Amino acid sequence: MQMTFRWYGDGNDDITPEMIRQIPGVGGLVWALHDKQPGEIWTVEEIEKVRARIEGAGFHMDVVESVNVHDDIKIGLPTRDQYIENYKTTLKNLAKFGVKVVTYNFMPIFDWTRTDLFHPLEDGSNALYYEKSKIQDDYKEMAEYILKNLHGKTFPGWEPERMAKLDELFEAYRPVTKEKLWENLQYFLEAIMPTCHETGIKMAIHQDDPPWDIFGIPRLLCDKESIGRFLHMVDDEYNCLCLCSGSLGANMKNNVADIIRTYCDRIAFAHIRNLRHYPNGDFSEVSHRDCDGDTGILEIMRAYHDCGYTGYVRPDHGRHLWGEEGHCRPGYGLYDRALGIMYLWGCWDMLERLGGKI
Ligand code: DNO
Ligand code: MN
Repeated sequence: MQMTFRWYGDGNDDITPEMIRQIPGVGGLVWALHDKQPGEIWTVEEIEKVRARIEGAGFHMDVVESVNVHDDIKIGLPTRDQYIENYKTTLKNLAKFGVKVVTYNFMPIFDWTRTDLFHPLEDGSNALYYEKSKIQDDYKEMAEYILKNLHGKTFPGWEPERMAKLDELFEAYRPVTKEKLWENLQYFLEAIMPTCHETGIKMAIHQDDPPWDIFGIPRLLCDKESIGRFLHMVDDEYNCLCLCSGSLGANMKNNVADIIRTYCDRIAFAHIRNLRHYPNGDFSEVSHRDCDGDTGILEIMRAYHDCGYTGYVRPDHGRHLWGEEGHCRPGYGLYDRALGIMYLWGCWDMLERLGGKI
C-alpha cells in the first residue's frame, strides 16, 4: 500500500507539508484546488503552483480528492454536457502532472453529514458524531451549524455559495429519483471514460456518508450490492472505488473486509477509519485502533494484505486531540491522523513479516 495524507493547501491548512514529512512512511499528499467551484476548469497554471509546493516538499501528487461534480450533472440538466466537457479538460490538465487517481462522490447536495463536529469522548478528545434523531427535516439548521463550525476554512461539498441556495437545490433535485440518479451517474461516467483511457487517470468514487437516504434525497453507494451494481454498470478498469471504511461502516450490516475482498481489483484508493455504534443508531468516529470501534480495522488490513493491495491509502478523519479542536478543520487535525498512520503501518508491517516479506 502507498500511504498518503490529505493536505488542503497553503493558507487553507494549518498543517504544512513539512510537518507531514515527519510522519513515517507518507509518500504523497492528497490534494485539490480548494478555491474552485464544482464545474470550473482547473488550469495548468493553477495546478503548477501546487505541484511546485508538493514536489518541492518531497511528495508525489498522484491522488486528487476531489474534483467535485456539478449539480447539473447529478440532476441531469441539459447544461450537464458543458460541465462534463469542463471535467474532461480538468482531467487532461491533471494528467500533464502525472495524476493517477481522481476521487469524487455522487451525493446530492451534501457531502458527509454529521450533527456534532466536536463530540466529547471519554478520553477527553472529541470527534465527529452522528445523532440519528437530529437528522429530520431541518436541513438548513444542520447546514448552518456545520458552516459555523468550519473555523472559516473551505470544506469541499459545503461551499457557502451552494449552501446559501439550499431551497433551490432541494427543488431542483425533487424530480431526481434514485433510478434517475443512477442513470445520471452512468451518463457522466460513460462520457468521461474515453478521457480516462487517454490520460491513464482512474476515477475513484467515494461511498455515500452516511450510507442511507437523508432529508428525502437519494443516496446510491451504500453497501456491497450497490457497489456491485455501480462497477457492473460501467464495467471499465478506469471506473474504480475510493473505498471508505468509515462511510460503509456507518451501516453495521456492512462487512467492510468482505466488500474489500470482493472488489479489490477495482479499488484505487482506500480511506481507513473506525467508528463506534450506539444502540439508538448514533455513531461516533474513534481512533483507528481496532478495539476502540466496530468497523473491524484488523480484518480490513488483513483483507487488503491478502489481496496484495498496492494502491493508495490514507487515514480518513481523526479525532481532535490536545486542544487542536480550537483551530483545526473538523476531522482533519494532525495528531490522530498521524497516530492512525502508525497503527495502519503497524498492522501492515506485521502482516508483511508474517508473510515472510520483511
Ligand atoms: C469522508 C471524506 C469525504 C470525501 C468526499 C470525496 O469520508 O472522505 O468527505 O472526501 O466525499 O468526494
Ligand atoms: Mn472517506
